[in-house]
Amino acid sequence: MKTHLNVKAPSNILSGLFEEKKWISSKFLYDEQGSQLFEQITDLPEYYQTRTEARILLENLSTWKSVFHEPSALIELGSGSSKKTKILLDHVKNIESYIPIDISEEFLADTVTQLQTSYPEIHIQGVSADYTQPFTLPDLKGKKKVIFFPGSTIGNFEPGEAERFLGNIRSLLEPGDELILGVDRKKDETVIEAAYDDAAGVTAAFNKNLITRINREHEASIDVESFSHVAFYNSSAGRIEMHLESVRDQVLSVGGHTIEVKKQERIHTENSYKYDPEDIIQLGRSSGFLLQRVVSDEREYFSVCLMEVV
Ligand code: AVI
Repeated sequence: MKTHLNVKAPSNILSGLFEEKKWISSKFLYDEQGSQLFEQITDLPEYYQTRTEARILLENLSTWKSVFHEPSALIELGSGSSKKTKILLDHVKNIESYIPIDISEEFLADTVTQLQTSYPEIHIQGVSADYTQPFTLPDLKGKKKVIFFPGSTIGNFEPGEAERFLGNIRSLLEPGDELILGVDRKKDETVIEAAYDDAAGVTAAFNKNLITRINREHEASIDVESFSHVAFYNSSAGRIEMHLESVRDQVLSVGGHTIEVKKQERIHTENSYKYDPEDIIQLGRSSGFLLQRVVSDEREYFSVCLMEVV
C-alpha cells in the first residue's frame, strides 16, 4: 500500500470532527480501498499529473545522466511500486544503490524482491519508515546521495510542514548531494478542478471512502450518500481543496459520540498545493536547497525540480 501523509497529524480519523471547522487528515484517505482508488485516479484522463511527470522524466534523460555522473545512491521517498524510478534505473548509469523508503513493510519487501531480479547489478535496500518523521539512512559508503520525491506529494503538506520536512531531508545530505522533486504547477483553475472532480466519479469515491472507513473502524452507519464530494481551487492559498459536504442536517453516531452536521456543512479532507518555480525557490531557501534546474512539459502543467544542497 502506498501511503501519502500530510497536514496536521491527528491521533485518529475522528479528532477533527469535534472542531468547529470539521476536518479529517488526508493521511486517512489511504486505506487499502483508498490506495486502490488512488491508483485508478492516476490513470484518469483528467488527472494529468502522473503521466505528465513520467513523460518529463523520460524526455530529460540527459539532465538525470548529469546528476548521476559519479557513483551514486538513489533514495526514493514513498516509493510504492517504484514505477517512475524504473525510468531512471533503466536509462542512467552510476546508480549503484537504490534505497526505496515506504511505510508499508510488506509492500516494500515485494517491490525490493521484484526490482532486485530486474536490476541484479544495483544494490537495493528497502527502508521501512514514515519518511515524514526523522529517519536514518544506511551507510552509503561515500556515494553521492540523490533524493527522489516524485508525484507532487509535497503539495499535500501545509507550507510550514513542507519547509520542515525538506529541512529534515537536507540534514541527511552533504554538499554535492541533490534532490529531485516533482511538483504540480499553478494553472487554469478548470484544469485543476477537473483533475480532482473527474467525470467517472473516481475522486468522489476516493473522498467518500473516508465515510466507509469511519463506518468500518468505529462501528458507525453513516449514509455514504449523505455527503457529496466537493473540490475547488482556492487561488489565494494556491491549493485545491477537497471537502465532504452534507446533503442534509444529520447527527452522526460514531465511537460513542454524537456529531451534529448541518445541511451544506463541509468536512475538509485534503489540500493539494500547487507550486510555480518562484514558490520552489522560496521553499528551497527556507529548507537549505538551491533550485538548480526546472524541467516541465510544454503546457507547464507539471515540473520536476533539481535542487542542490547549500
Ligand atoms: C498523492 N497526492 C499527490 C494526490 C494529489 O494530487 O494531491 C492525492 C489526490 N487527491 C485527489 N486526487 C489525488
